[in-house]
Amino acid sequence: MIKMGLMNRSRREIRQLIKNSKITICVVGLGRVGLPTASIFADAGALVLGADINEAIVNQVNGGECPLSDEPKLAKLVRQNVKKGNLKATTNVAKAVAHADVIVVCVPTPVDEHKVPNYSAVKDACKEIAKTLNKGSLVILESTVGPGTVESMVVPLLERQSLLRACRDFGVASCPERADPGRMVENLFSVPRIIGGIDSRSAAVASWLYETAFGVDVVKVSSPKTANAVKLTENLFRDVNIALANEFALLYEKLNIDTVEVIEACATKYNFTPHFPGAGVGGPCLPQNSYYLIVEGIKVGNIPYLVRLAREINDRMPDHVVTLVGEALNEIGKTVKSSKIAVLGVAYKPGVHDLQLTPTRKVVQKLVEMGAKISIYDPMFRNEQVFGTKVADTLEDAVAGVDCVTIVTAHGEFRDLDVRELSRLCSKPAALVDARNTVKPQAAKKNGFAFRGVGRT
Ligand code: SAJ
Repeated sequence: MIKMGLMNRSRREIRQLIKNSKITICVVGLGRVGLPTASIFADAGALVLGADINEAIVNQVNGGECPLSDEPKLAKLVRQNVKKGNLKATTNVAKAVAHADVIVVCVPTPVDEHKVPNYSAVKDACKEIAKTLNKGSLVILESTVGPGTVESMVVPLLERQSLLRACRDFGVASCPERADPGRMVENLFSVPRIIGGIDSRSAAVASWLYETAFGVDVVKVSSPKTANAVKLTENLFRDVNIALANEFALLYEKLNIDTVEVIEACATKYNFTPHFPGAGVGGPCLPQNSYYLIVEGIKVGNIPYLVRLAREINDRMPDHVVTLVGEALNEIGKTVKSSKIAVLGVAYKPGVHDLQLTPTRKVVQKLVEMGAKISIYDPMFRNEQVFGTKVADTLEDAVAGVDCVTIVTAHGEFRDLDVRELSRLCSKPAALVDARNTVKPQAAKKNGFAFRGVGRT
């Protein structure tokens, strides 16, 4: 804990305080964002107290272990900094905050079944933080929230219980996380950070912390509201463009035009950002972020219709995959009901051990409801129980004797698939449905498959 607080320190002093382990940072939430953030602050020299409600995670971290198996370089960062004594974990947020100069909040902000953002984890964190918040400290929110939530919810919660005044007694800033699951450490050291403070002091101190510890550029914007608008704008831009690619795919299939061929040709133009059709949009970010903005829009009577429609289009894609499976099986005189179907890929995207809102859940659910017998293979989930099925140990085990193979996640292993060998392993004849532009349609057909692909001919 820095005497006289952090907020009146200069850039140079803050750099020194971090390097000389004279600054204590509490990171609330040790998940995919919080644990890499805590580990990197510790690696830069800060004394970091991670706080998480999950005791198993706390114990793993205190034992120098990394709960995430799919984040390169993270395990080493955790192990080294726990050993060095710079990184500790606890389940007691208030206790951790009592010694902290900086509190970084990295808790999840999911939407509920009615697509209403659930900020309860942020609220609970703020209430705990306020119990022991010190004068002269800085609270940074990395969790994704709707624009204005920091100003209208977080600041009042911090002031109410602490009896301190924001700006006068403590600083608040938003620094929305912008890293790619599966590449968190790499991105945290390279992607510029967006920072908006409730006052210039909060923004300045937050910027110096991230510049020093992560070595990244910082883009300071005018407020936390603006910083959260930036985060949502970049993610919703992506979700809408994926929906547009999916909409092209649904039309071009009917027009017998190959959507991937079209998009790859478009990508030769300097101002075209390629997005590709697929089985749908999963993950903790894109499927939920739109609703933070829609809810704010409803409050002011301006609903972002395109954003909402994009969500509907993307959420319909798993149903389209099931339709393609039915068509491909019908082509060889079979039906979903009586078929054995191998589903390749359950992770929401390649290379991650993560099922959050994965489109595969709906694909499997619907195929089972239609009477199919399902086998599953995913290299990130070998031998694990997923969607009520034990994931096969090998791809070969999953596809042996099946009537249809459905690729739903574009793991690297599926990109190099030997369709000739695959055809030999399946029943004769068999269907192949590629929902992620993973195999070449001509190669599949040449090897005897009844082939369908999202947006493919
Ligand atoms: N997807 C498509 N078509 C595409 C691209 C993605 O269907 O052309 C699907 C993926 O299969 C996946 C979903 O969309 O199911 C999301 O894909 P993603 O690559 O956006 O992966 P995320 O959800 O891990 O995105 C995160 C986001 N980062 C943050 O929110 C901080 C996103 O903004 C980033 O663009 C992405 O990482 C990244 O690539 O960095």
